Amino acid sequence: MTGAHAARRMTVAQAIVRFLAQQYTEREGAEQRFVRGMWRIFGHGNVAGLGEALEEIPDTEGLRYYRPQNEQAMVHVAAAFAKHNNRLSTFACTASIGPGSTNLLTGGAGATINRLPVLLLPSDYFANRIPDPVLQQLEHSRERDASVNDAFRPISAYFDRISRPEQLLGSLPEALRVLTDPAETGAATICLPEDVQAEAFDFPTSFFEKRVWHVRRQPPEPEMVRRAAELLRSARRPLIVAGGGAIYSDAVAVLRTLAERCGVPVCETQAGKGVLPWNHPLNVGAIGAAGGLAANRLAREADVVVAVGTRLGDFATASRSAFANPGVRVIGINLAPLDAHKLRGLPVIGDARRTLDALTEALAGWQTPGDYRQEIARHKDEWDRAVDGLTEVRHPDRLAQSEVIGLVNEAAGGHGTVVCAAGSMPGDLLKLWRPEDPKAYHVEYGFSCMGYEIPAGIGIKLAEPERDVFVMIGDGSYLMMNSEIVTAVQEGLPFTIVLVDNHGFQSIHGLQRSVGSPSFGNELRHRDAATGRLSGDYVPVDFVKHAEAMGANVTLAPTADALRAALAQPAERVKVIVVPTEIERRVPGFEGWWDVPVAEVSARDSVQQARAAYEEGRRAVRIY
Ligand SMILES: Cc1ncc(C[n+]2csc(CCOP(=O)(O)OP(=O)(O)O)c2C)c(N)n1
Ligand SMILES: [Mg+2]
Repeated sequence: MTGAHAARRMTVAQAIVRFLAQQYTEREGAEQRFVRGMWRIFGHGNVAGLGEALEEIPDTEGLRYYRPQNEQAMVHVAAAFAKHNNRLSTFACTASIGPGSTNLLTGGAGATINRLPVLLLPSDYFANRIPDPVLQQLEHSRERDASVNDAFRPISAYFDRISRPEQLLGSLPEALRVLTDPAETGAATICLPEDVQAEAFDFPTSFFEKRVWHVRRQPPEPEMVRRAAELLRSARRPLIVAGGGAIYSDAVAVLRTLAERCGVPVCETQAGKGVLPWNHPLNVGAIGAAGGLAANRLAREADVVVAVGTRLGDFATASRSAFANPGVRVIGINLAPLDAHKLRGLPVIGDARRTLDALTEALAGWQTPGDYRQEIARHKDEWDRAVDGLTEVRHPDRLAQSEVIGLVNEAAGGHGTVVCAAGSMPGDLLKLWRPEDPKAYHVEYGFSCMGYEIPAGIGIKLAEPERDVFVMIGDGSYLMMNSEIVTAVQEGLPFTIVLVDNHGFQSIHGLQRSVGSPSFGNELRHRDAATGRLSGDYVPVDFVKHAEAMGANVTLAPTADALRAALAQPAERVKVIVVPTEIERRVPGFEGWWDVPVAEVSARDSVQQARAAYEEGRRAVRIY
């Protein structure tokens, strides 16, 4: 860059840091910095590149940095932060070449699947190829330019590899465009060869001027709104299914208005839970495989289903068995055409808030029949009482998981945020937790990634420090990824982690037996010398000592009283409460179904029976 353009000579890494620091998003006039900082673990791949840049550029002109313990975790932090901020801001994550970078993959896939923006900057092999193979470089005998980072292609919403400094001029703005586009967002990956990071270039100074990315609110086509309204006006038993998009687009108030004016019940997916307060008369709770009675019964007979901002994953649709009315029609309100067309929906492509606004107007004067509204109230009342029954403490000295959830919810109230991702708790929380605002429920269930929980607690605390955060984690997830407790201590982030210890992967253990198999390899048991199987005694793990060693404030709470007392203690730093639970007092299913194929041939009676039940269940699956 010469001639009339003012330029500044800096390295690729320095340019990235200075560029990212100037990116903002704007919606309804409210502006915020988009990239709030950079999470990084250094190695030879990035310490002299991005590491040097982050150190040299003061926070005021660059990015605050964070130092986690595991690269996967840092992506979870960024995704949870973005989710809590309705995708209007996020973090960047840099990792060294090789294993540091591949550790980002799992978190990145989770972000893309959940439609959450995260910027990934994995390091890569030398662009000049001279020292090949550099430490940690993959070599193929015939594909000279193959890299482990190619594994980012399918999991990324945007992918690039920078082999010359000037490529940044096009690549970074494109990455930002994708990240800030609500229909396209996910993980944006820019691979940075180790040598290129340190290379200098005369970057035009205009590249580093403040940029504000307007987050679009695409209006729907009026014709499609008209058709949707016409369909709804013909409905007698309509049902709204609210997903995460309804919350991200801030459509909560208009959704409520539409529901109230027209008398349409609203049910929730994992990402949509909290869109209406649990006790709103038209909130009929969660739908689907892990849903509750009210929503599942209303879904079965619904004639028009309005899917708002949802991916319609198998859990939400009960593996496509939820809507059993032969004439059911689906209206898909979504910015992403992929989602709007699902279940052969009438696609109303547009921002959820704008679309619901337009739809409310088009439905003026229309209401569901009075007997339907009475039925909704009856179902809701019955379901609320069922939840009361499940969370009420009946065995104070040997708590069931549902009772633990009830007690934690009591302490958290309607506005403390509960966090979870995998195991048996997401399904139980979906049914039992009672949020009173849309940010009080944060369960990652698009990827259901064990290990998301504790990093997510960090992300939410960074997004909203005043918010009380309750991370609920199983012993299995905890053993898989617990080390970010150290990061929470380092950053002085106080939140509560409730570790439910049931000796292993009990969700899968339950599923295993439901498909007819005997108990096999899910519980945490010693190897039995006689059988050679992992069927001996439980392997004892002292979670109290373990979490204490990382600097957490830890309590063992084997009873209801102990749990109440531990929850009541103010959290000055990260606090872990270890709760052993009664395994077999499980929360039952409520007329949901989940497609998990059972062996078609087996010598076992129990498998054959499970197969017969499976085939019966499959009969309810609808082909749209
Ligand atoms: C990273 C990852 N690996 C495997 C799974 C499959 N999986 C789902 S739940 C689960 C067990 C979780 O155990 P725990 O956290 O103790 O919860 P519990 O099932 O006992 O409620 C496993 C292995 C997953 N969701 N994520
Ligand atoms: Mg467990």
